[in-house]
This record gives sequence, structure tokens and C-alpha cells, in this order.
Amino acid sequence: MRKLSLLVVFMMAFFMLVGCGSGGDEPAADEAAEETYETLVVGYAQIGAESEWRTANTASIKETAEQLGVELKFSDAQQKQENQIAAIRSYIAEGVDVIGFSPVVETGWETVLQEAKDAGIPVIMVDRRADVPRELYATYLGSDFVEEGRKAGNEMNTLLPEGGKIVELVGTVGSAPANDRYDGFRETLADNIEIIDSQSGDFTRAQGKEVMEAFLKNYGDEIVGLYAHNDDMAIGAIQAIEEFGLKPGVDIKIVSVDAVRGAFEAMIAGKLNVTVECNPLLGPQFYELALRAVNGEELPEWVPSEESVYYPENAAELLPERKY
Ligand code: GYE
Repeated sequence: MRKLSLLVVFMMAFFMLVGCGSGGDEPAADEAAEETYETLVVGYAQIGAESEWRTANTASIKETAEQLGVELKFSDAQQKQENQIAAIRSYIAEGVDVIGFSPVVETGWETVLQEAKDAGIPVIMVDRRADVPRELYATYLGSDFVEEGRKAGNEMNTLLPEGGKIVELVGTVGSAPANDRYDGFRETLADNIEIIDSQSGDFTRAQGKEVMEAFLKNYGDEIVGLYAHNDDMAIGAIQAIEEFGLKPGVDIKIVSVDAVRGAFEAMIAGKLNVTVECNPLLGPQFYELALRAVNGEELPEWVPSEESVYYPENAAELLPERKY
């Protein structure tokens, strides 16, 4: 009898050990089933289609989902915050695994991000940052916009060693890239260069052209330089400068940000002097982070993307290799 009960104890101990064989702290088998790209459902609230950069960014997000087999629900907010908030709410209601979004502006996101958190859905900010507490998002994947502004300031100093008056085309008011490119530029700009006017062109060609027309009307050929927060606004401004009868890139030196193909073409034509790169091809890194987030991994606060600066000298050589 005693022997039998000892045997039972041994057997119980054995089965307990085997049962815990996958590691004492690991969750039960059904919980441990890891998500893969094929099971991942992602909701992505894009800003809009305001620039060449954005078009390339959207293509990267969509194409990478297809390549990996991720189910993607995608929406375009037409640069309106309320549309982005509505899209995020619908992804929460649909119960997606992860939400990705590029906040059009920095403020006003706490409520909707808290709703996502309460629903247990990790949120990844892509490209642009929102000004929200750390616990409301899993990670931020994007560029160092302040550094881009600093680079642009240095380039303007090189282009205008004698100094002079310049104007600035600012991106979308209240957006992270506009705020940071504004600040970074001022950090490095030489004292002999004066920013005589600074207005938003909302990151679009049409508004870049319109605002540059107004600058030219007000200041005429006093202007020797233009800093545009993106290439599209610079390209719009180039048209305005030509229509005004001045030579873009010569009479008015131009520095912009993004390094899209249109900028390379403008540099080849001698109408743009420098473009500072901002990489939009964020798809592969985004899905990798999304998968890590749903599988419970703690992610860093910021995953920066690597960037360069380009000049007219080798623009023709580089253009064929450019993917955006
Ligand atoms: O520079 C601009 C776009 O958020 C970095 O948005 C992005 C910016 C980009 O419209 O072209």
C-alpha cells in the first residue's frame, strides 16, 4: 500500500514536471501561440496623399503587407485629424491586432489612444510623432526631423556665404516635421542670414507655389534664399519664381527636405540646390515592429531611420537608383 502511494506520488511529480516542461513561467499552450505575419491584422490610418513622399510611404506600407501576407486595413484621412481619429476608432471596433498611424499634427490624440490601450491594441506611430505620454504607444518609427532642419541650415550657410534675406515654406502647421525642421534650421543658420518671412504651404505643391507668389510680391528680388520643409513645396515655389522672372537655384538658392525623385529632376535642371533626405520606405520596419508588439515585446521609444543629403553634382547618376 505504501509502495503504491509512493509510486503515485512519483508519477504525479513526473507528470507535473513534464507538464511544466515548456518552462515554468511560460503561458499555457494556447496563449503561447505566437502571431506570425500571416495571422497579423493591421489597421493603418494614413495622413493623406499630400506629397511625393507620402505616395512613396503609402506604397511601402501597402506593398510590404502584400509581400508578407499581412492583412492590412488602410485609410486616407485627407490631411484631417478628425478623419484619422475616426479611422483609428473603427480599427478598435473591428478588433485589429495592431494600429499604425502618422499623426497629422502633434496634439489632440490622448483620448483615442487611451481607447486603443483600453482595448489592448498596441499603437505604433509611423513617420510623425504625437505629443502623448509614453504608455499610450508601443513605439515611434521615423526620422530625426530636428537633425534634418540642422542639415538644411548648414547647407543654406554654404550656399549663402555672404548672408542675405531668405524666406521659409513651413510644412503642415502643428505637425512634428514642421515644428522640428523649423527649430533645427534655426539652430545652425548663420547670423548673417535673415529669415524675413515664414509661412505654411501645408506640404503641398499648390500651396508652396501660392505662398511663394505672395513672398515674391512682398519682397521681390530682395530674396536670395528659400528653405522649404519638403520638396513638393519647393517644386511649387520653383514655378512661382520662374513665373516672376527670376532663376530658381541661381537668383534664389533653394534647400528642401525629402529627396524624392522630383527633387533630383529639379537638381538636374539646376533649379534646386540641395535636398536633405527623409526616408519614406518604412513598411518593412513597421511590420517587424508590429509583430514584435503583438507578441508582447517591449519596444524602444523611438526607432530612427537613416538619412543622407544630396546635391546637383551627382543627381543624374543617382536618379535611376532612387526608389521614391
Ligand atoms: O517630409 C512631407 C510629407 O511627415 C516626413 O510629410 C513627413 C512629411 C514629408 O508630406 O513631404
